[in-house]
Amino acid sequence: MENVQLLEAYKRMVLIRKFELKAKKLFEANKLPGFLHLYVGEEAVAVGVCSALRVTDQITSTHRGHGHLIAKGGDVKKMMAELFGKATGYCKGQGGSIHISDYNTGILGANGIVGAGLPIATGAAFAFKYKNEDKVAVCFFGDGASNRGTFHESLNMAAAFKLPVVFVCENNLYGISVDARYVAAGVVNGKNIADRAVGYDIPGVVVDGNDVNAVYEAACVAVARARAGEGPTLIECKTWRQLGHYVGDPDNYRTDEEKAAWLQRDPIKAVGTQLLEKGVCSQEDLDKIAADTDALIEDAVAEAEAAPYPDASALLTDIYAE
Ligand SMILES: Cc1ncc(C[n+]2csc(CCOP(=O)(O)OP(=O)(O)O)c2C)c(N)n1
Ligand SMILES: [Mg+2]
Repeated sequence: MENVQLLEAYKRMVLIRKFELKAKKLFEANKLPGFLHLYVGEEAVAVGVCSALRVTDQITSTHRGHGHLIAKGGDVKKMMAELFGKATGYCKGQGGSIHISDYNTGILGANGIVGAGLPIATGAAFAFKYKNEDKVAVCFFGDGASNRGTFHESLNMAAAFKLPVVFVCENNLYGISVDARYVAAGVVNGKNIADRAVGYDIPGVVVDGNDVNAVYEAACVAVARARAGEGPTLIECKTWRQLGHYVGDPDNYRTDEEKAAWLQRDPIKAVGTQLLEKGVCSQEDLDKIAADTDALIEDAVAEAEAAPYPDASALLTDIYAE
């Protein structure tokens, strides 16, 4: 990444981190309804990938979606209001964290169904190709999702039709409390999830998901390939979530040694150090970014708290059932 881009990436990663740590506090104080799955520690994946995208490109997200939404340009005020269940939120307070979407910035939606984003992104890419639009779709999904049928169906269709889509597997080593080695075939023998790309005759790339530069470089290659009509790429980002699966998870399935080792590799601290070493910023600059971000988040919370809940008459609007 060029220096200017790296600085922007840093700001975005700090915004994601601070948004989520604030949301965690609010949730623990019983101020937010629903469930909260945090992305803390994985920010380099969303920001690295979205830095390679245009506003008009589209993404699908997961149950752990705040990072993807903020990285793609989502509005933290509308996100915070949605977390509070307020009428000013992205889903008018009726969706919560897991259902946020924003078509203006190309966010086709967070999704509570593991693996559901894969066919949605593939469908978006099919539409781009069919309508001859110069757009790329990106699907973020987890190691757990890569064991679902939707993963295999989507990779097959995208490869067969050379669709402009990039599949980004966020391998954080766990699906809830289950170690990927026990449930993702081949992983126990040292194979990568990216190796599954061979079966679909597309490139499969493994990157350090805690290194925003590495993620960005891999994403640029995959996005260029997609734009050029050469078809999909599977990128596996090796990363780790620093907190439990959801806020409230006792997180007793990971050892202290594992936690200590990964906490050493914080993706945001790494970029901060790079910015200082390259002389792009001073420590005061980084402190100011932190303070400005805190102020933005506090504003978002104050506005969300002051906003009204949806009117009871809205209870049956925007509800879909088959
Ligand atoms: C189809 C489906 N099956 C099961 C669940 C329950 N569930 C929610 S999150 C999750 C684990 C997902 O793991 P992974 O894809 O690795 O994503 P991560 O949580 O690690 O980001 C499961 C099984 C679900 N939401 N949807
Ligand atoms: Mg996982």
